[in-house]
Amino acid sequence: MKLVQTVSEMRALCRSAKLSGKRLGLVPTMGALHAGHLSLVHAARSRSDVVAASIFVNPTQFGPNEDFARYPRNLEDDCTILEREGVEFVFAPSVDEMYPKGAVTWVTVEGLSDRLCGKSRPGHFRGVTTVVAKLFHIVEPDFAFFGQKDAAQHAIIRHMVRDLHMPVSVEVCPIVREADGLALSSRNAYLGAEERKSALVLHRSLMRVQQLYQSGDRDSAKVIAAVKNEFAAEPTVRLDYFEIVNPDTLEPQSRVEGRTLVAVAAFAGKTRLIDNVVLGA
Ligand code: PAJ
Repeated sequence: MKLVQTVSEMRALCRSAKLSGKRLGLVPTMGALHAGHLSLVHAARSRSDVVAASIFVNPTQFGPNEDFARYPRNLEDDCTILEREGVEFVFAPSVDEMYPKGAVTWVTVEGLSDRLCGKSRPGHFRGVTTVVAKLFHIVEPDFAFFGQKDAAQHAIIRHMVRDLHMPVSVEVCPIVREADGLALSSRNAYLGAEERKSALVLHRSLMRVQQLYQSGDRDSAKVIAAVKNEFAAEPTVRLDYFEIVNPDTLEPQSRVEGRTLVAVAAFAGKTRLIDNVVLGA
């Protein structure tokens, strides 16, 4: 495995792999790797001849009062894991390398970027699409792997790829959960024992939605009301949003019909967690 810190070296390595006829898969991450990330690496391994992973805590997708400074960073452990998984290239650039001094160019997917997490985290998705566009330009992957856990993120990236004719296939992998249902996240490390317990309300609320769906309820307002009840019973968790939307456009749906994304975001203490389920798939 090769650890690469400069754009020029990463580009040269990826180009030469592709020139020798290899299919290249990219797994973009911010590190602090867990089994959710590894599921993307496994998918990449099965679809590609050469796998590249990036580890970059991207400052532009964090708001001024968010956790950029304290986001967990452990490059050494991450590299050990990725080496064991048979990843060929790990790209871990510095902030200055990714954002040359005076960088003022952004990639924005308009409209979609203001929905779901974009509503409560202004500028977040602009940061995501800008850094992912950079990674795609540097690595030029055939496939790029993203998790369903960040449902709005992959919808927005798929839109960017389509709009900008980027020659990459975006692959989406299922959510990996703990045994009790909590979706794996690097931010789970922030949770104290009590917060960890109360955070299960996110998954519980989505299970409730699935039950309602299976019993034939299709009225979004009714489903949202039932979910708000679940959250009311867990007052230590503050609901940020609970939305029923089209999984591609992220526009709200008044009825749960066709493929529907049900997405939730909430704060357990200071930790913001997200989760979702797709119905009618
Ligand atoms: P990060 O939060 O590190 O996540 C990297 C990838 O892992 C994302 O595609 C995310 O959806 C996926 N992932 C996280 N938890 C998962 C889980 N429990 N199950 C399955 N997949 C999971 O998302 C980002 O980084 C950044 O925004 C990034 C795309 C790297 C751009 O900076």
